[in-house]
Amino acid sequence: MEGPVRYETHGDIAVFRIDNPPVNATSLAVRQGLVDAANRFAASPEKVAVLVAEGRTFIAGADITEFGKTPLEPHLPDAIQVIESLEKPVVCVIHGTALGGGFEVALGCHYRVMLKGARVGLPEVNLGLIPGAGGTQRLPRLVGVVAASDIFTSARQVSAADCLALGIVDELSTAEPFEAGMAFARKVLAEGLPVRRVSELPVPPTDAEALAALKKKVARANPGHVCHLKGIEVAELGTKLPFAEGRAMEREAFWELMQTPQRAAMIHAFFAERKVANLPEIKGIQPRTLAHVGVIGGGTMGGGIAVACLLNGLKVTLIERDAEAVERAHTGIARTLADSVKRGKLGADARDMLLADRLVTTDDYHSLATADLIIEAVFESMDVKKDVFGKLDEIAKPGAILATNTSYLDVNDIAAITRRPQDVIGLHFFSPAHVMRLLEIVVADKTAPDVTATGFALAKALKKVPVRAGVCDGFIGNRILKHYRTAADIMVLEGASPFQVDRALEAFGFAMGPYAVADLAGIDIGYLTRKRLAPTRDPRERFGEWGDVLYEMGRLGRKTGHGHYIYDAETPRGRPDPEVEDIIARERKAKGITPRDFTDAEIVERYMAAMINEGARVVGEGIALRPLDVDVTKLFGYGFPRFRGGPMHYADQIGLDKVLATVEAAAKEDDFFWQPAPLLKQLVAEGRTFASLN
Ligand code: T1G
Repeated sequence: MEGPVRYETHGDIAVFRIDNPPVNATSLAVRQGLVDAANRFAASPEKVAVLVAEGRTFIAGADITEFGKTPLEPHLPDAIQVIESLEKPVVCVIHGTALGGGFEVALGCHYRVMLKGARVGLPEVNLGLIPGAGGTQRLPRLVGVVAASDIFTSARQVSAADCLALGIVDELSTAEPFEAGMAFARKVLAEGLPVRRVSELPVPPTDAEALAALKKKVARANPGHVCHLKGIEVAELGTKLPFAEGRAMEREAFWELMQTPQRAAMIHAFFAERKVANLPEIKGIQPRTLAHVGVIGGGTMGGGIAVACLLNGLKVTLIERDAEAVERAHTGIARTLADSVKRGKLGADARDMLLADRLVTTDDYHSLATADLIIEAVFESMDVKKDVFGKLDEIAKPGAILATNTSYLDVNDIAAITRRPQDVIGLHFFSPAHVMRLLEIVVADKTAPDVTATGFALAKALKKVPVRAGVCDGFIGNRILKHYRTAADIMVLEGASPFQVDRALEAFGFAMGPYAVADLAGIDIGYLTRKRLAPTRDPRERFGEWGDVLYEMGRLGRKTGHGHYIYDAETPRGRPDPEVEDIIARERKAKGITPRDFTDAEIVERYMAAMINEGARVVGEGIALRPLDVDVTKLFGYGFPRFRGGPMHYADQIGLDKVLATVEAAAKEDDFFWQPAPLLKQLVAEGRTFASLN
């Protein structure tokens, strides 16, 4: 039997062996292979069959590369139905991560053996979908509607122990997958176990209250999404229908969701997150050794970076300027690790080992002499950073990589003060550094390719999403942020309320609007940025200054309980401060601006046009390699709604000509801020999309 599914016989036992690297996704060939193997088994003398996969995991899901194309038969639910309808038992062996369609294939088998350490899940909602091959119909028959709905709306992975406890699998094994399957098949033969179809099991009773509570929780956790509640609706309805009708209803709902822009956006996000690491410049380049990391500075960023490295197997030497600062840094790291223990992410013993054996905190720079990589995370001042790099240049071993965590300073200038500019790179972490997944890897003019490759290797080791960035003020993320934040400020100056701007953008899908973000990050950051840029500011530039007034009033945002919003016991999450409107009204008057109304739609349209236009400029200048690099930066570092795929994907969906029209219309009032990016104009003229550059 050709193709990715082989049929083997071992006495009375047949084996359907899937081998479709890298993750045994159910491509058309796999689906056809499963049907052929099932039909051959039906017509053969073998009495029981084992379904097992080669490689690191059982089927990890439907083949996402086929999404958006015309679906070809046999469809996965039909292939699963062929297996379940067999008159002889089929034993499925689950190893690695059986996700989505993979888990659904397992549920269509008559028995399930699971390797310890393996996990199952139904993550389709992460792609804007619902399980579409029987998952919403079979899983409730094993664990009930509420537990099943919680599994597929959370997209979480379920451990082998929990699967056994929930009755999802029949047995756990520590053997190799093939052996585990053969052992269970021999048990089926010895005990004469019958065909046992999940679809024929009665549905356990539903706790209506628990289901209602789950629906409420899911709706709140996924604003703007359609698929989560749709999945629960289909699962609940399915319990009241014959299985075949429930399966048909699930399929119809699945195809409806397959047509949504949300699905296209989330598939784009899925692949973009993986493609950002595919860089021609580091293909085949061996990264340098990465075992011992030095961190300079034990503040919020330095401490977070140290924790991220410790949690991922790296040795850390953290430097602070004196004994007191060293102690403070060590305490901060210990506290963060204690949080991980409290949240069950880290064992107490592991935490103790990290602090005892993997972490050194000291004020002695010479302890960095053996470090493979040293990350500077000191105060955002070029003089301070140059002083640090001067010392590092003296102390670091040959071949050690010297990285700066600066969020906007010129990495070329920093590299130039060392005798090893080829070993200098920017590693821009996002706070909190042990949580935020984005890592901007800033490649300076002289950075060696294997240093860049080591930056990407570090990202993989830290489970971060790396994006290559060129050197400019703010690299990719902060440069684009400054632009759309200015667009928001200009709309506020022209008459919109900052609170309306936040509401409109939160309704669009952002976790927080720009002014809530400013309060969270600290109004002082905006104040210091404006002061830093003041000497070089173009006189034509328009910008809001009410942030300076708030700063001078000591209203720095959340950290002082007062910024644009008031944070107190009454409203810990903040309520608009009407006084801010008065401060802005005074600024408008002083600038001779007559305020006008804005609709929420116009706010979103302009905000997004500014973001997309600057994203196009950043790609056009080569600061970002592709539009998808801008998407990934905004998705993983700036709370851009995943169901919209990122600003550049969103631009393709609404049409680049529409974006350009918004920019050009706004330019009639302000042709300094609103200058169409050359790349945007070029793509519109050529009738192309940003996707054509990915
Ligand atoms: N289809 C096609 N390719 C896939 C794939 C998939 N489902 N999953 C991974 N890949 C590719 C990936 O692009 C990368 O390719 C390589 O495999 C390694 O992936 C009917 C409709 C399984 C946990 O959502 O979560 O089933 O870059 O780097 O970190 O109801 O991949 O090497 O060329 O992520 O070890 C549901 C998605 C689909 C699982 C492994 N399943 N995948 O993580 O490796 S919808 C999923 C993952 C569905 C049914 C519905 C992870 C992983 P390349 P990787 P990893």
